[in-house]
Amino acid sequence: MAATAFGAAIRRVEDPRFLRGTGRYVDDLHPVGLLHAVFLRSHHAHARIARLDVGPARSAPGVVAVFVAADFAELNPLPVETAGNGPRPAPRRPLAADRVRHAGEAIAMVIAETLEAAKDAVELIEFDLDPLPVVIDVEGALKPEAPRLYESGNQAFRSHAKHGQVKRSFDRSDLVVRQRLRNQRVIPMAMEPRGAIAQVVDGRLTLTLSSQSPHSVRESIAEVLGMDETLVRVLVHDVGGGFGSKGGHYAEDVAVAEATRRLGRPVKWIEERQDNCAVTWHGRGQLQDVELAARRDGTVLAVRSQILAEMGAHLESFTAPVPTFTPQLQTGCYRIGASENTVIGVYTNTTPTGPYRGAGRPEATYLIERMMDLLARELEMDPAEVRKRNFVPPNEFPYTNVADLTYDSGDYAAALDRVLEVAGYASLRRAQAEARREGRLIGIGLSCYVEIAAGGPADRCTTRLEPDGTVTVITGSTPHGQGHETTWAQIASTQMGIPMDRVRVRYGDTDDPAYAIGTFGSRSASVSGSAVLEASNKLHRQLRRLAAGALEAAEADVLLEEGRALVRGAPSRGLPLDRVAAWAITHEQEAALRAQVSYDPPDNVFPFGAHLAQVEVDPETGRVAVLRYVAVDDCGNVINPMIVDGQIHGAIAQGMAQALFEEALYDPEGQLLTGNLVTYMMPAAADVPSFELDRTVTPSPNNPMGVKGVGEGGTIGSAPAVVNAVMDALSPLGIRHLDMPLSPLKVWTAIRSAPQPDGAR
Ligand code: MCN
Repeated sequence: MAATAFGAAIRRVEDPRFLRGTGRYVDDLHPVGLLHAVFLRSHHAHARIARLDVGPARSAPGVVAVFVAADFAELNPLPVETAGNGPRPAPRRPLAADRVRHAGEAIAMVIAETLEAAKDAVELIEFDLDPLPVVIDVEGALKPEAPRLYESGNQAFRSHAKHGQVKRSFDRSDLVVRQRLRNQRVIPMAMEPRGAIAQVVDGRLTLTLSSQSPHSVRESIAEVLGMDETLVRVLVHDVGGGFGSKGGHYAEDVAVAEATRRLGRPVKWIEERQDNCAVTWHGRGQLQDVELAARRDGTVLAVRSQILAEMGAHLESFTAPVPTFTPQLQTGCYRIGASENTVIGVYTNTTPTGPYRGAGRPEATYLIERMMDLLARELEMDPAEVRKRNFVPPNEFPYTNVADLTYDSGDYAAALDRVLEVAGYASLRRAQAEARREGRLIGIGLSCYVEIAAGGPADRCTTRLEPDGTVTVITGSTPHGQGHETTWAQIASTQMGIPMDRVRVRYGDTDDPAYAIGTFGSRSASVSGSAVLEASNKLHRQLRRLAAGALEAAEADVLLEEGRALVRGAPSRGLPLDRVAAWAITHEQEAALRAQVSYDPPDNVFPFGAHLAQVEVDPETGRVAVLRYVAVDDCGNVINPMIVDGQIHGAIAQGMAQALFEEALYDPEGQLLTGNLVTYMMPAAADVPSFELDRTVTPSPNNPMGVKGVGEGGTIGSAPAVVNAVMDALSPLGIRHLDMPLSPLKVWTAIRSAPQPDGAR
């Protein structure tokens, strides 16, 4: 029965086309008359453009045009979000004019009849770059003698906030735990790199993108090109992942759009993997100096942090706001009465950063969860116990934390208890004690998290009964791996009494009667999903009214079940929905076959969870093996448990990868040393263990389905759990903290130079 679709573990309806290779990605499209764009990019991280001669490239075979910065000088600057206090960001256009600030920055764009001709012509561009001194680390960049990226200096912004009695709390504490934590820069590495096709269709500029946010990108492109928004259409088909990195507009999107506007022909640009590593924004990149004030009984009184956040060479659309989310959540799941923080955004000669799965919240969770473990160690208290003593109690929700965020609902102790129970914590600890006696380095790590799954602005959704009796759900959300075609159909099917296979979900066209700011911040279930729910309910009411007319029955007696309109108590009287649609059309009530709603969430939702990792460190090689990984995540009511588990699997793997493997590394000259899939340590399937998942269900009061987002929680919880486990394993050697990634070399080196107080080896 259709009413069971919500909450059922239904297989993703989009998967057959992905598995059979019939998905449609940007590079699969070949409009007639297509031209190809290739960019000349800087090989220096910081340099003046002393000479640029594109003449030979212009006259190369197959070349249609070569654009340089001057060609785009009339465009409006690329819009960016700012944060805190700081100088106004320097206006930026798609191509560098006189100076490049990171390796990979685009200097010129060649447009040719074939990709090969464009690539060959790029080689013919004659140019000289006069290298300038380079700075790649945030601390170095703030020194007075540091090379300056901008006249105003290397500080992009500074923000400071103090909540509660911070000084008093520190003065009155029994102990203060201090630690510097590096949350290293990582590369999002979506399976499908970015790509864009621009073309003029019916007099309008039409952009097909691999993007998470077609509506927002359309607004930005129209702004940069100085066009009326109605003259720009953005299309998104299948997208092979994004993890936040496709959440905004990029210089290449604008350049390709402008080239088409000038040339009147379709232009395609597809990012190659090395450009993807060097140009698409990176994630994380925070240097955190943290202090935690506590009492001997384990009560945490205050947390104070100073964060230097890597901006990279310039601000992309959402670079600056990301680190400002971290302090808002630096008190985590705990009732901590005082919090102070400073965030400084710093420019360096590196790839810009931006939102990456969790965007500021993994950095906050790592900060507080490492500190809770260090506190537990200082107090010689069980890390689970320290956490329990500080949790926000379940009867205090909605709970406004010290930074003024109101957590909608939660039971953090229940999630931790559940993870401890599923893992068999007491016996794990006993086994660890036994193993330690044998000289084995076994560790158990916990992490508890709460995160913000973003809310507004409002989403718009339209539902429509088609003449063939199927229902189309038109959503503003843009799935790129999350399975919205399945979960939105589950919602519509359940609300409307229509089988899942009679519901079709349509997305990714800014001409559609639908809107969403973007699919990020794990916002879609709670915002886009609620819009689907309300638009389904509205259409359901309208269809019952139409069916009542067609069946000459009282509206109150009409039901929709299994895709038919039925009269209560008279099973022989019924109509399939195609007949209801036909009746509406012949009775001039066609408008009632369509319902549109705008859903504006009242507030954010706050998913949470508790994770446990058990690891073993090989003292001979420094290699970390994750023996068990247990995760209890709470995303409120669940629309599709299989999709939720899949999201958590992928997310844990990503957080674990940050803990153990991944890091974007630069040499002192600003050259990315990890700019491909050979050098960047993405984990393979064999590098991650099987995950043991469970959940608690604490519905959110902030939306009609009681759901909370789940797309990022696993990443947020997993990095600190794994690092805490490794540090626990190494604790008998007197090793207190190592920064991520915990590579075999780093761990082995630490073991070799450890004081080994307990003679554990
Ligand atoms: N869901 C559910 N029940 C819930 C909550 C969610 O069944 N209580 C389902 C939703 O209906 C949706 C999926 O789980 O099908 C994820 O929903 P949600 O948590 O709302 O997240 P979004 O759809 O907004 O996706 C964004 C999120 C983010 S921020 C990143 S980053 C991310 C992620 O999702 N990037 C991904 N998951 C990804 N998955 C893949 N495969 N690829 C990416 O790039």
